[in-house]
Amino acid sequence: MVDIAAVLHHFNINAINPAFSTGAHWGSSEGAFVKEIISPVDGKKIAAVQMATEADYDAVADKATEAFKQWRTLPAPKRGEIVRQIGVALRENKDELGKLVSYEMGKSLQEGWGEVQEMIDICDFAVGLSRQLYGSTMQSERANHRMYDQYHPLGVVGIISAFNFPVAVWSWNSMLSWVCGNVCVWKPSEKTPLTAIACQYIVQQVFAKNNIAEGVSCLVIGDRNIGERLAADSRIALVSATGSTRMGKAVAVTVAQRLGKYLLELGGNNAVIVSEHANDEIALVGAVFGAVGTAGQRCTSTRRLIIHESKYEALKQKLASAYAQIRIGNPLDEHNHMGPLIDHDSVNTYLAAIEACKAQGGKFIVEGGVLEGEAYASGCYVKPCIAEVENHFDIVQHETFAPILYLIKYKTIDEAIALQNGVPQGLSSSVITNNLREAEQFLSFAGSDCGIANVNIGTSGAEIGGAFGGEKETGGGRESGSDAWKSYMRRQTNTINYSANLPLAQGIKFDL
Ligand code: UN1
Repeated sequence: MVDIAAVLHHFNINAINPAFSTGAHWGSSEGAFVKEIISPVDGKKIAAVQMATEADYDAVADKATEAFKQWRTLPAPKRGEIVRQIGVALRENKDELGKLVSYEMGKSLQEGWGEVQEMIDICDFAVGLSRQLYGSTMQSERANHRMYDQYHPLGVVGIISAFNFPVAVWSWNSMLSWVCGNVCVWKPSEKTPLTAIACQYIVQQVFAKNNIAEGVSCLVIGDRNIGERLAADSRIALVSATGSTRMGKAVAVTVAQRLGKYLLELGGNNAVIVSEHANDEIALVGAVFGAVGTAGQRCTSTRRLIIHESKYEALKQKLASAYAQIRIGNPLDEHNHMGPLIDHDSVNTYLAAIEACKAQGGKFIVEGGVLEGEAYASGCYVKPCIAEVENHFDIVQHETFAPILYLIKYKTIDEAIALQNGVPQGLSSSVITNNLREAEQFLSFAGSDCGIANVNIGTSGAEIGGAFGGEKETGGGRESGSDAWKSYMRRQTNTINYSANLPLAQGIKFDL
């Protein structure tokens, strides 16, 4: 199987790794706390990282602030050329980086490589974007005046990323930031700092080859204190944070206190509506991949299946037999569909959710539980499970980051849409139907209230070309494709008078 020592060596990851990097320069404070990183795959120690102190963070943020003044002078297409080279470097490192993602985070190797592919795709997208940061021209009401708007870089972008997509979500933020003329300070999840070190290593080589100043790409490995420091720091023009709703609310309050900008991508509680007009095969495969993929640890994972009563029993049976075929085990073994949860805390949350579901009246048709035995020695492997529930159960209203799928029965499409919308979160949603009227109703203003609404596709696996994010407790931010880049720039309206006098707007007379 995969030679992890070779992968670590490939990215220059040592037994103990420094707490921060501003590019070619890596460092840590004397006596820094050392954190061991344990793989959920086999429970073994992969390596250790030193944790940044607040002083480390401050030095990094200063460096980034300084670097911004230079980086923004490089024309956007030239910045795009650097990002193009990062895309080439990622292609060259795809195999190793995908393996490291899989080993450090626990997702299947296919999904680890898929995550690196998302990084490559966003690089390509950002390269094109670097020649297209378009503003508009407007018609002035005054003679011999020209009016237009343009987009300027913001400054330092702070990126707080989660363990579940340890590298792709950073790349959405950083590649767009860089072509937009911003510099980045990245605080990765403390559960997955090694993949972050690998990314910084790749980027830093490209930057060094192009003589890019220290501070354009910064990495700070730290705990939530560092995240809080970053959110409170007025040097950080935009805080882009991915994670739990609880974390997002704390970030929003802190950033709002200084009237800074934030972009939040928080929890989902995503549902697939399986209509009476559904293609059964699409419904089954879409639901199973959505619920079980990444062991239910995607923001976009399918949590709820809202099934028309006419299809309910048959689909329930098919789901139960599909679940019996799911191969759970070492994610680096390409034959397995599903790897472990990230850590023991996550396993405990999963177990508590199953108990809560039962206590609230849920009936499990596929039972959960923790897997035991040599192959599951890390203690993080769990069984994906399915429960019949009511949408209003407290546990169903919450996102549990684990492979627990809830089944809910409906009679009319209006009722199904109301159930789908009847949760505090609003990230991803889908309807499986061949009925045009149902599909269009679902996509209309009176349909899904989510940021992502799909037809005949599951809830997860969005392409980078669309704007990614959601409404309500999901935080309202949009990352990745479409015009999400506008969140990373400041808009300026410019009016130029090329006449010899000064006509005032609104026809106001002011003669001296
Ligand atoms: C996330 O879980 O935070 O749409 C990101 C998807 C992936 C990204 C998920 N492209 O499932």
